[in-house]
Amino acid sequence: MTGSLTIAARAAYILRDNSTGLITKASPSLYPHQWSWDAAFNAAGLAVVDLPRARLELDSLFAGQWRNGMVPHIVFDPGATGYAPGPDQWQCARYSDEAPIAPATSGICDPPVHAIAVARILEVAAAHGGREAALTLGWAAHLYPRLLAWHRFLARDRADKETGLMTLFHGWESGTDNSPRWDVPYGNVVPGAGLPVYERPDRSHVSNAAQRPTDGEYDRYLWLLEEAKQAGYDAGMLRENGSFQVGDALFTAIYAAASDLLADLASRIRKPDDAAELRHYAAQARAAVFCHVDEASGLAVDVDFRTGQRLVTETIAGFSPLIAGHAPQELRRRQIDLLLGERWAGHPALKWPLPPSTSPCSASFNPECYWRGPVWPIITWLLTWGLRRDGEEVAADKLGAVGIAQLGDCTFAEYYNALTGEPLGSHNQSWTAAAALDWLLADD
Ligand code: 9WN
Repeated sequence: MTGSLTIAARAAYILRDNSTGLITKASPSLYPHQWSWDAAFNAAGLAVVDLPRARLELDSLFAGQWRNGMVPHIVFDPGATGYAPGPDQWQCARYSDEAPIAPATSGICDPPVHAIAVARILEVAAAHGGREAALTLGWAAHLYPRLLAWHRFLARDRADKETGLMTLFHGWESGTDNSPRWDVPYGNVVPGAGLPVYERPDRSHVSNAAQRPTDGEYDRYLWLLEEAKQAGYDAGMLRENGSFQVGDALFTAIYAAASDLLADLASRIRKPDDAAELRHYAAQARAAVFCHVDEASGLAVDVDFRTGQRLVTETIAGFSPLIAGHAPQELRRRQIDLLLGERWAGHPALKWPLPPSTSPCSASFNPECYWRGPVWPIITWLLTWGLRRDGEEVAADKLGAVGIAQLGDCTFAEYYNALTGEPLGSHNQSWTAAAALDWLLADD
């Protein structure tokens, strides 16, 4: 098996190779642009090898921030081709006054992991000490108003008044695109005659179609894009007419955790009122996650806002309480036991004892199809991060050690077949490399 230093060195090379100098492409050819939550994870991983590059990654991403505070899910590299839907399809600046003219962006968002990345970068810089630590704190203070605007946007435009869960208008906003979480709400999305003719370049990068979403799913993805465009990318309009409106437990949990960390930064740079506001957002989001834990399964559930239905599925998002933080002791224990137990990481048929994106015990489980079963290293990383933050070192070490072992083949795949361990999707995926760097080189 490949040694740790080799894995770390390869990971650092991948991040360098995927860099345009300004942004890190999410992957070399399948995703040749900057994705929002990928950029945050990439910045956290880059921090341990190149602090200035880590800072630049987030600066580049926030250059695409909208006037209303939204951080778009893609900031397009004008020089890159081969990904669809591209800027010509989104046409954000044409349909919304909130969108920047340049850089071109998409019109939806991604889970708000950015303040988690900033906190991680600050920790790494503090360990360096001296000039880097001071520089990085200055940088974070400079980025802070943009982060605050992002969190305020979500509180204002996306927090559901009744449930407290964050509202999504497209499955892509969850980052877990074709997860069984969204099967029921997508069942109510009916593409109409206005569905444009579109291409699927993803199929030329990932030749085995079984590893990617189906054409039927893509019709819905592209239809929702058209709906969002017609609504001027406005949450109020989409609430009236959008055919996909869900409350996402994992997105909400990430928002809770990130709001806490942003509040810490606010306190550090002497903004006590902001800190109180952010703590309030965090507390509300956390409470919403804990209220949506299904008693029978012990997993957090999402909600279909169009019907009010609770979406009970066995997916990795069920462990949202472990990401939100401050879960009541009993809930935390139950979730950790579940995570490591036979329905999840401890399932005997798995190649590696790591939590797959969908439980092997679920009827929806498919070990090779995207978010319907494969293991995603970046999600393993997020779980180890949450566990460590909560002082659950034993569980974090256990998952982290296997997470690194899984990357020993040095393919740095986007996701891995849960049963055979085969690397799937894109290889040399940036955030997989970033996870490896943080696991291997950060001192915690
Ligand atoms: C659509 C970039 C992104 C990730 C998502 C992942 C995948 C895009 C796609 O790739 O989504 O946003 O084209 O399939 O699902 O989580 O951010 O790595």
